[in-house]
Amino acid sequence: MKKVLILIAAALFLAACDDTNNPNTPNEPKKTVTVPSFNADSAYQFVAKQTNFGPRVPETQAHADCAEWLTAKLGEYADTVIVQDFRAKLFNGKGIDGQNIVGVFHPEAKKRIVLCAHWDSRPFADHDPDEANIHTPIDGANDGASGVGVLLECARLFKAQPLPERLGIDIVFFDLEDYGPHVDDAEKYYDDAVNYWALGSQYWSKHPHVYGYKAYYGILLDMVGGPNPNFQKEYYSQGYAASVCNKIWRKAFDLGYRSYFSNELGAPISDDHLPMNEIADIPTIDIIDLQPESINECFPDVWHTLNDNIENIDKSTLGMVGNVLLHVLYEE
Ligand code: AHN
Ligand code: ZN
Repeated sequence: MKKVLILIAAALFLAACDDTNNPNTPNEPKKTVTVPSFNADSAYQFVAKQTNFGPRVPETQAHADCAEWLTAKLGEYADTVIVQDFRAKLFNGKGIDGQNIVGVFHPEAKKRIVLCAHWDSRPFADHDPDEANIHTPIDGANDGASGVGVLLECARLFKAQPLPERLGIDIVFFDLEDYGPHVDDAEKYYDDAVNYWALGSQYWSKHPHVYGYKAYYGILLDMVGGPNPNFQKEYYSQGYAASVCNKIWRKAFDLGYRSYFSNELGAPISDDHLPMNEIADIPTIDIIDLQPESINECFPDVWHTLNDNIENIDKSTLGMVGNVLLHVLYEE
C-alpha cells in the first residue's frame, strides 16, 4: 500500500512538472517576442546591387567594388566589421587572394550563432547549355548573391530591432566558394575534388575572426532565391547538425512553408558548411535548393549557367527563407 501511494505521489509530482503542454502555467509568462517582418523587396534590392557590379570573380574590379560595398553595408548594421584577407591555392596550383567579410553583433555575448553565405561568383558558366558560354563568368544571382541578400536584410533588422544582448550573431560572407575546377576538367581533378571548393570557408574554419571562436550552431544559405525551391535536408547538415535541421524545418512547417521545406534527406553537398563542421567543429546546416529532377541531378537548372541572373530570382523565396531565419533567431 505504501508503495502504491509513493507511486501515485511520484506520478502526480511528475505531472505537475510537465507543464510543456499547459498554456496556463502560472509562474512562466508567455513568450511575447515580436519578430521583425522580413522585407523581401529590400532583400531583392541587395541581390540586384551585387549582380549590378558584374560577376564577382576574385581578383577582378567588380569583386573589389562589391567587397567595398559589402563592408560598408555591414558596417552600417553590425557592431564591428572584420575583413579577413587571405591567400589560397586554386585547383590548378595558382595562388589567389580572397576576402572573407564578417559582421559581428553583440561581440560580448557568449552564446553565438553564425550565419553565412558566399559572396563570390563562379568564373565560368561551365554548365551553360550554349557551348559558347562555358568560359564566361556568371552573375551568380542565386548561387551566391541570394544568400548574401537575405543576410544583409537580416543585418538591417538586427540593427533596427536588436536581439537580446545575451545573443551574439556573426554574419560571415565567404569568398572563393565557387572557384572549383571547370566541369570539363573534372576527371583531372577528381581525387582532391572537395578541397577545391569553399576556399574562404576552409580558411575561416582554420583561422576564425576571433581566436578560439565557437558558436552554438551555424546556418549557411546557398541558392535561396530560385523559383519553386526544394529545400531538402542536405545530407551533411542532417548528419552533423540534425537538431538544427529540426529546428529550422519545424519552424518552416509552422509558418506554412511545408511544400518548399520538404522532410526528405537530400544529396551530400561539398559546400561552405563542411569545413565549418569538420574543421571549426561548429554544427552547421546548409539551406540549399536541391532539385533531384534537374538536369544537373541536384542543383536548379540555371546552376553555373549565364541564366543564373537577377531575372530568375523569385522574391517570395528570399522572403520565405528570411522569415524562417528571423523567427528562429528572435525566438532563440
Ligand atoms: C561541388 O560541386 C563539389 N560543390 C558545389 C557547391 C556549390 C557550388 N554551391 C554553389 N556552387
Ligand atoms: Zn556554384
